[in-house]
Formats: sequence, structure tokens, C-alpha cells
Amino acid sequence: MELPDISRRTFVATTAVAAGGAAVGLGVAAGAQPADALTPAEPLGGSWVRTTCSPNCTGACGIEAWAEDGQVRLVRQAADYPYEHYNPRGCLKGLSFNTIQHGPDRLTTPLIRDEAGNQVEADWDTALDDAAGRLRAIMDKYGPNSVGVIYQVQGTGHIQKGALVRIANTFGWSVIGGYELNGDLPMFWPETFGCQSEELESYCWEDSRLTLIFGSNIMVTRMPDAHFLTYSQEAGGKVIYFDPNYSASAEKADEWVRIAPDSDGAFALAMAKVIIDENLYDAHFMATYTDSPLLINGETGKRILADDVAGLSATPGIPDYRSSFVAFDEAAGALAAVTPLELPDNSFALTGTYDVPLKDGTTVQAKTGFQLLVERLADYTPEAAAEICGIDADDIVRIAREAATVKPMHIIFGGGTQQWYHGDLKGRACALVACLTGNIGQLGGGISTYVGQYKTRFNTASWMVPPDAVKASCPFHYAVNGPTPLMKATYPKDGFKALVVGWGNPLEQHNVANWLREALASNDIECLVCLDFQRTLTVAEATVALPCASWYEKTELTTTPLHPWVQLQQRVVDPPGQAREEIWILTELADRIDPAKEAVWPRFAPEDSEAKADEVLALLLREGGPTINHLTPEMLREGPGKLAHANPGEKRIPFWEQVNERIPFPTVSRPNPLDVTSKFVRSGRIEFYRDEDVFLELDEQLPRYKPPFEDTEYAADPAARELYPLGYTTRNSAFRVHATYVNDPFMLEMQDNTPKVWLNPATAAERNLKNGDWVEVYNSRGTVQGQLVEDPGVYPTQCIFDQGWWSHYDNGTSYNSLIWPWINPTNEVYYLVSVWSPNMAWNETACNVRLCEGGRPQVVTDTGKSILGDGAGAASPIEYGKEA
Ligand SMILES: Nc1nc2c(c(=O)[nH]1)N[C@H]1C(S)=C(S)[C@@H](COP(=O)(O)OP(=O)(O)OC[C@H]3O[C@@H](n4cnc5c(=O)[nH]c(N)nc54)[C@H](O)[C@@H]3O)O[C@H]1N2
Ligand SMILES: Nc1nc2c(c(=O)[nH]1)N[C@H]1C(S)=C(S)[C@@H](COP(=O)(O)OP(=O)(O)OC[C@H]3O[C@@H](n4cnc5c(=O)[nH]c(N)nc54)[C@H](O)[C@@H]3O)O[C@H]1N2
Ligand code: SF4
Ligand SMILES: [Mo]
Repeated sequence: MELPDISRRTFVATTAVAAGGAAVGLGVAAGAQPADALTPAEPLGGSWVRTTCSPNCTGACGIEAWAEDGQVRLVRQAADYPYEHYNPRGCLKGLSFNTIQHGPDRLTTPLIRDEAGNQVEADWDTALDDAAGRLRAIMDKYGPNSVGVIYQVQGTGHIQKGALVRIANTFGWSVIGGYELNGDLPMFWPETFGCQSEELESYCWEDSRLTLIFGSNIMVTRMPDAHFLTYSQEAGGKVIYFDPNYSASAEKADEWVRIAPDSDGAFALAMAKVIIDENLYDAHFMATYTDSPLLINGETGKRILADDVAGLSATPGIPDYRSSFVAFDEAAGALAAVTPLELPDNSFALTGTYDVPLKDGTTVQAKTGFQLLVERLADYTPEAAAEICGIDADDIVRIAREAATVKPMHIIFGGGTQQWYHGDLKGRACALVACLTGNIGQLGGGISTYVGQYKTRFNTASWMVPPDAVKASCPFHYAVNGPTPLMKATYPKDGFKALVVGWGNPLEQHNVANWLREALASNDIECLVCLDFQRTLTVAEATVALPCASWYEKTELTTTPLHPWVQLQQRVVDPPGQAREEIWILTELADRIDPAKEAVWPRFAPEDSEAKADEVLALLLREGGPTINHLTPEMLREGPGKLAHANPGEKRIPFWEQVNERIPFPTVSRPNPLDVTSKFVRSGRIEFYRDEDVFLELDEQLPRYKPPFEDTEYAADPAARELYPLGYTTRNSAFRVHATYVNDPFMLEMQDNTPKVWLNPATAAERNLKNGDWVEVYNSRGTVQGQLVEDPGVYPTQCIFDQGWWSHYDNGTSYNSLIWPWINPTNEVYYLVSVWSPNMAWNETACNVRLCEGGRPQVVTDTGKSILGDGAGAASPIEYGKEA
């Protein structure tokens, strides 16, 4: 459509005002205005404040909000990014946030338990003393690390959320990082590149000429950035999308490959085979930057150390996180020690078998890593992979040739592909394709993953790590599964006895939710302190609930991995009722737990919270290091600031220094110093060969294909193969960010207020189910209910449920009750809190679907009004699961 006289920015800004106007009428009680009064750019006097939408979404969209009578009335896109293609950003969720900010589920008063255990309102002094007293008692009895801290992804908040990290480090509480709770970090990153992740910012997508997307539903889950893919298509680029299910992203792609669930790894390995067999690979890249030439001992399966070889020795002076390995130098016709300190051009052989004389007098046969890879790939002919993936071999060959010849080529490796038990094997296979084609370190090329707003992009220690910090951490997996032989985390001796939760809703959102609910009910977890601005189930079950400021009610600093902007959430209105900024709440809590901590947590009055946040903001910018220390608070109050990067040009290029300046891998994974993570790639190179014992035992030293469920569901219960023949996909919803916005009336209306279960028509027919039936998805662990949608786009072996419905919308069932936190032992090798950990594999869940006897039960609120199916949205207060 042509819009001759209207720029993209004006068009969307106008639309946004209209949407905001509607929000006033529908969601906000007081002061409704006729829509036409709200259309001028500067409505009704007053002014717009520049802030940032900040749910656990990669968007971090710049927003302007306009307030009246202490409430946010209008919200529109700020559209002030200096790089024009970022304008505007935002979605209807963000633009109607005021409906939940001022909606019926808003938490405005502290809540505590009375003697009978009922939740009652309290003043701040009482609630804070209660929380502090309980936490102190538990710390004294079981040790400080028995207090577990759950906070979501770091990027959405470094000041207020940073205060939660600071208090954990003050007392030595166990940080239960967001990554392991979410499964957000694809484990192939540390396994291959030694770092947390390195992705293209979305404005580099427009520079790609071929984009292969594996299970990342960009059009839905990267809504404000999705147009960058369209720009690449407009510039002649091609987008190929791999997903078992037809999604919004499949629709926009040039080609949709309907790949069998969990089979992406086989596809990528077959591509690698074609690229090598047809000699389309970048041999210089593989020899210079990867471990391909390094020799592997044929007897032990381990890489050979230069120090063990007769006549060779390690590079002098290497740090203990580095090793010198051995290659065969073709120019010299001899074995050579390989330096891990630089990445020089070389004449190392990529293939071959060599006799290696060792210092102990024996000789071993060794092959290069690349040789072993070529041998492994013999199993992945296009025909063999086609069988596994359920597609044509010709398509694999064609796409492999395109991937090798069209440059720059970019692979997006999504949550849908990663969040399986063997997600790491698939990622290693995809990374191999990115390297074979020489796309790493190139603008618009390489491999990226975009999951949550997880990435720390500057140094945050000045605020989050106080003097005398005690750092502890432990993933929740070990509370549920019990400690494992390869566990690297320190498990609290009596387990977790208290939880402090902020910015998260673990009683709904996590596959430990069932376990958590039971642990609370049995008093195994004795205390749950929750900081939220909404009355979630985690708040409803809390021992002490502390009402917080939402992101239009405080100063907070945000960054995302998806774009280069550093932004502020700014206060548009005061927090309502008793709600307070977290920085004040946590200061009070720290001082009440231990008055001696006042030196680290100087007290201030609640009305000085903004001034305190400003102080921390200045500190973070000043001490944040070279990516951020050119920015000042004043600049950020005006609009977005851009992170600095090392490469020339406007856009940051991942691994530019490694490829162009030959600086060894890995890149830094904040908040850890480089020497902590460097040991994951001891050669200083990209490593496709892993020789840790657990990889050798599982035959995963090189990427390979392993089928779903065999090592998890079917191993735990062989009967599951017949009882639960479907895979359970809990994809992210267009209408929520996880559970946030679940109670937004606009979003509810668009979903007919009803959770849905999607099945292929054939799968439904096998079960005598039809469109509109109220059905139950089940396995041995749990059930969830919803209304059936027959959708031919769904893969016949899959059942889809859009994650993020609060359980009271599902008749009290929980979509997460079916899922188990499996621990893949290879992931444990790379345990490091807040960077990578044993990961969640949401998709690794077998299930079945049946009709709900008696149709859909009516769930009612205690005001007698149905919260389901009447178009009214959520009413409040709500009694969970109470049936009419
Ligand atoms: N609107 C919205 N946006 C969000 C979020 C949200 O909740 N709502 N959450 C944010 C966060 S924190 C995250 S982690 C991301 C996650 O966002 P994504 O990375 O996009 O992950 P999912 O939505 O889980 O799945 C994407 C697709 O993977 C497909 N899939 C499932 N199994 C496989 C498989 O084996 N292979 C392939 N190729 N595809 C498969 C699914 O059918 C689905 O279409 O989204 C972020 N953005
Ligand atoms: N089955 C299944 N489960 C999943 C996933 C899946 O794919 N399938 N995906 C997982 C992933 S990738 C993720 S990232 C998680 C997300 O899980 P969560 O982030 O726990 O999900 P939300 O329900 O959005 O919870 C965020 C909570 O933080 C609160 N909050 C937001 N901003 C603030 C603030 O400024 N201050 C305070 N105090 N509170 C605030 C919100 O009100 C909300 O209650 O879910 C995971 N769960
Ligand atoms: S919900 Fe996400 S995409 Fe929508 S406006 Fe907010 S940050 Fe942007
Ligand atoms: Mo996530």
C-alpha cells in the first residue's frame, strides 16, 4: 500500500494514539475522554515522557507516555532512534500496558500471613520486618545459601533489578539464574565458541542475502524487529524458515521447510556434508579459526597436547586456561605445536591420519578433528537426513549449495529448536555450517540466537557486587532432580528453604512450578518473598508479597541483545497506593536483616528513590567500561544512547576482533572476566571437537543427531512411547510476553478469552475430537485444558499450547505441569551462574490429548462473575480453580 504523504513514523504514531485512546475507555476506570479529544499530538496539555516498555521481551521498545490524574492515559512509540529503520518500535501489548498498570490485578499493598496463614494486607514496616525476620531465621538455621533468588533476565534492569542481585551477593543467597529457569541460552555457544552468545543486532539482518531460520518465530517473538527481515528480502535477500508448524514467520518467508520436530541437527549435518563433498567450504577459515587441524589421539579420543609429543613443547608463557595442541604442518612436513595465543595464517593439514611420537616413547595414530568430522558426516547423506527430517533430499542439497555460495549468510537458531534435550547438538551442527561457509565475523553473516533479554552488555559489578560480596548460585534443577554426579554448582546442604522472587512468576512459568507449589504446601520451602507489581499466583502464594513500581513508575536502565540502544525506563507517574521502587524495598530489607549492612545499603526515604536510582545510574555508566562509558544520564533522559563497539562502521559485528585482529576466542561473557570462560575453548579457537569424558562417553565429541525423547521420556518410562505419542510445543504467544499481558483486555478479546490447543485435523480425528471441543492435554505429570483448534499447519505428531496463560484461565490446570527439568550432563560441564547452566528443554515433553468430560467447567470469581468466555477479561479478586 502506498502512503504518499505520511512517513512510517507518523502513520504508526497516529495509530498508536487511537489505540491508546481506546485503552482509556476500556481498561482504565477514571477520566474517560472521547476518542477525538485524544487524537492531537499534544493532547489536553501536559507532556510526553520518554520511557521504555520492559517486559521479558527482546523488544525494549522506546515509548512515550502521557499521564493525567496520576495514571498513564496514552502510550505511543517514541520513534526517536537515530538509525531510522529502528523507528518506530512497539506492539499493541506495550501500547495497552496501562490497562494492566491500572487494572484490577495491580498489587498496591504489602501482603503478609496472619496466624491462621491467611494472606492479609499490612503496612510496609510490618511487612518488611516480617520478611526480614523470616529470612534471617532461615539463614541462621540452614545457611545463607538456603535462600534462593529468582530474578528474570538481566537486560531489562540494571538498577532496580540490579539491587536484587546486590542483596543476594551481600548475604550469599543462591542465585537461581534466569537462563536456567528459561532454557534461554543455547548451550552450543559455550561448547563451540566458549562464550555466552554473540548475535547480530537486528539492523544487520537487512545486510544478509540468505537467512536460514531454525525455529525462531521472528514475526511473533521479535515483533518490532521483524521488518528487518523484510528489508533484506526487499534488497534481494532470501529467507528460508524451518519449522514443523506453519507459523506467521513461515508465511512471510520465501520458503518454509516443514522439518520434523527436533530434526534440525540432521538437516544441518547433511548440509555440512554436501558443502564439504562439493568442495564449497572455506578451508582457510576452518584452518585458521577452528580446531579442525588439531590432532586427536586415536586411542583415547583426546586432543594431543604439544607437551606430550617428542620434540614439541607448548607455547611458552601460556595461562593455565590455555593449551597448546598439535597439528601437522604441511609446509614443513612435520608436526607442530599450535599456539593458543593468536590465530595466524598457517599451513596445517585439515585432513589425514598421522603417527605421533610421544615423549613416553610410544607412538599413537592420530587424526585431525576435521578428518573425524568428515568420517562422522558419512552417516548424514542427504538421503539419510531426508528420512529423519521428513523432507526431500533434493531440498537439502539445494539449500546447502545456496548456503555455501550466497553471502552473507545468517543462521538464526531459535528457542523452538534449542529447547530440546539435545538442543546443543543441533546448535553445534548449525554453527558448523556458519563456519564452513566462512560467515563468522562478517556483517550480515554468522549465527545468532535471540531468546530473552538476557545479555549483559557492560560491566555491572560497581553496583551488583558490593564490598565483601559472597557469591553463591545453584540451578533449581537440582532441587527437583537431586544433585547429580557432574554437578558443578554448590547445592545448599538442606536444599532451598526460602525463595526471594522478583520480576518473575515461577509458580506459573516454570516446569518446577508443580514442585514449587508442593514444596510450599508441605513447608519444605518455609518462606516465599515475592516482589511484583501484579497479583500473580506467585504473589498469591507468597508468605510476604511486596508491591513494586511498574516500568512507568521508576528509573531503570535497560539493554537488549537485539539492538544497540541503552535506554531508560523513566517515571511517568508515581507508583500507586503503597507500591514502591525495588531499590528502596531492598535497601530496607537488607538493613532489617542485618543493621550492620547499612554501610553497603545506606538508607533513604521512599520519596528519595528516584534520586538514589539516579546515583546508581551515574555509577553504572561511569564504571560500565568502554561499551557504555561515553553515555551520561542526561543523554539517556533525552532518548536512546548507542553502545560502542570495536569494529569500524555503524553496526557491531560479532567476532570481528577474532576474525580480523586474530584475537583468540572466546569473547567476554559478562559479568564474568574473560579468564573464567576461556577454559571452555582451551585452544583459543572455535571448537567442534569436545574431548571432556562425558562427551566421549555419550559419543557427542562431534555434533550428531539424536532423536527426541529416547534419553528422557522413553528412558524414564518406556510406556510413554504408546501412552503419550505426541510432542508438546509450548510456543510463545503473540498476545503475551510469557504471562505478562495475560490480563490485558485487548489481548484477551483477540483470543476470545480462551486458551487454545492446536492439533492437526488428522491427529484430532484419530481421537474423535473436533474444532471447538474443550480438551485436555495430559501426561503422567499433569494436565492443561483449552479449546481445540484444528489446524493443518500443525505437524501431525505435535500438540501446541501457547504458553503464558495464568492457571486460573485454564480451570486451575497448569501448562507447565506436564514438563520436567531434565538435566543433560554435557551441559553441566559449562556451569557458570548467569551465563550458562543446565538448561530447560520445554519441548522435550511427550503428551496425549482427550476430550474433557462434561465440556468446559465454568471458573468463577468470588464476585460470581465468570472470568472465561464472556468477553469481559479477568475480573479480580480471583479464586484459583473455584468451580461453579
Ligand atoms: N510476543 C512475544 N515475544 C516474545 C516472547 C513472548 O512471550 N511473546 N518471549 C521472548 C522470550 S524470553 C523468548 S525466550 C523468545 C522465544 O521465541 P522463539 O525463539 O521464537 O521460540 P518459540 O516461540 O518457543 O518457538 C518458535 C517456533 O519454534 C517451532 N519449533 C518447535 N520445535 C521445533 C523444532 O524442533 N525445530 C524447529 N525448526 N522449530 C521448532 C515452533 O513451532 C515455533 O513456531 O521470544 C521472546 N519474544
Ligand atoms: N512451558 C513453557 N514454559 C516456559 C517457556 C516455554 O517456552 N514453555 N519459556 C520460558 C522462558 S524462555 C522464559 S524467559 C520464562 C519467562 O518467565 P517469567 O519472566 O517468569 O514470566 P512472566 O509471567 O512474564 O513473569 C514476569 C513477572 O515479572 C513481573 N514484573 C515485570 N516487570 C517488573 C518490575 O519492574 N518489577 C517487578 N517487581 N516485577 C516485574 C510481571 O508482573 C510478571 O509477573 O518462561 C519460561 N517458561
Ligand atoms: S511488549 Fe515487547 S514488542 Fe511490545 S512494545 Fe513492549 S517491548 Fe516492544
Ligand atoms: Mo526466554
